[in-house]
Amino acid sequence: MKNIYTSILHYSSLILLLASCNQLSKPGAEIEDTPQQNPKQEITFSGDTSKTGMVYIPGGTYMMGGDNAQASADELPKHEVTVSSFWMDEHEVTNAQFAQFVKATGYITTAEQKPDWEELKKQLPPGTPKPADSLLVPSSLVFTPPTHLVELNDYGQWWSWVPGASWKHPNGKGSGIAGTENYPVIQVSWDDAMAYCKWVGKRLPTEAEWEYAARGGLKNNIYPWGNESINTGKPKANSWDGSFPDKNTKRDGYVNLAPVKSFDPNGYKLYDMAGNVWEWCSDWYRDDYYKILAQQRNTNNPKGPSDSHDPDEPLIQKKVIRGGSFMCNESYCSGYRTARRMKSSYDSGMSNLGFRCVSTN
Ligand SMILES: [Ca+2]
Ligand SMILES: [Ca+2]
Repeated sequence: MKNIYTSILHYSSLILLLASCNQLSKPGAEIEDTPQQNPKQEITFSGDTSKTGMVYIPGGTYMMGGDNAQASADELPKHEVTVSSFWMDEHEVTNAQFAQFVKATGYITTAEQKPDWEELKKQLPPGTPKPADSLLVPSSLVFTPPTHLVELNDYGQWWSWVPGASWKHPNGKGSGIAGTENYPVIQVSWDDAMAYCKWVGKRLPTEAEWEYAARGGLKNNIYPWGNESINTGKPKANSWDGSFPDKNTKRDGYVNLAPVKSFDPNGYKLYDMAGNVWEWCSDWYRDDYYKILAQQRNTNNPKGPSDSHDPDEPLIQKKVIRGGSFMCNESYCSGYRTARRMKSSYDSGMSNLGFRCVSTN
């Protein structure tokens, strides 16, 4: 069952998957926007130093890592970490906020750029044949749930590589973000998140900051709200109710994304630290990082390992993502546990992955 939890999709593996299946891009498929040629983009600070929409997180020491029997090996051992005080966005970055950034800077996201085969092949097994040109077009991963039960270790059953999908066309050509201005922005890569944070004069949280903030001042609790099961009592987060990915009972009110701040905040007044969208952190992902940290008695402001290593896919350079999404439930990934670690290729955009920023200035 291990690969159920580790098989978050990423761009490079999907290219590989599709190349092998040769099942993408129907002849004549059109891209709405002109493919971009990987521009070098210099983003500078907007100059706005206000803390509007942020909350202050007082620093402290906590035990980082898994709190219950669902903890996976990479969440252990639990180890002592100290983080300094910082400010954090109270909610996930929204479409409206990201649109402001793009309007001001002209930024072009990863998903809107033509994939660079020379870069891509570095993350694929040697000798991997170049996919057809019809695959190497601006695209992103779109959640396309089946209507029948499927094997949970076969993510190709509910993800599709959709030409033209991007933050402003989240489901591909013909889709848009009108009316969802207060929903989290999606289909953004780690690079895109970094660029946005730079423009607003902030940065991405470290994994240690993110988990500390998600705990909301509680000690060794499983979720941001405490220890009560997500399936009990009042809905607490936007997760997947029912059988993933074919049936959603809509107990929490949302089959897909929810507007930010639709559920109660945690003890630090942070919203959606569980569910809605996964959130990029600044750290590289290594499965053995906690074991390395635990050799020290206490670690101050850990910033992650110097390189990435996921034993399941060692060639892929992955960043940490946190908090789970609308696609998580108890049988699939329980990503809404505060200690749950996940990882994704830094060049991925997906339907259930966004971010928020922090500041220590
Ligand atoms: Ca839901
Ligand atoms: Ca979230």
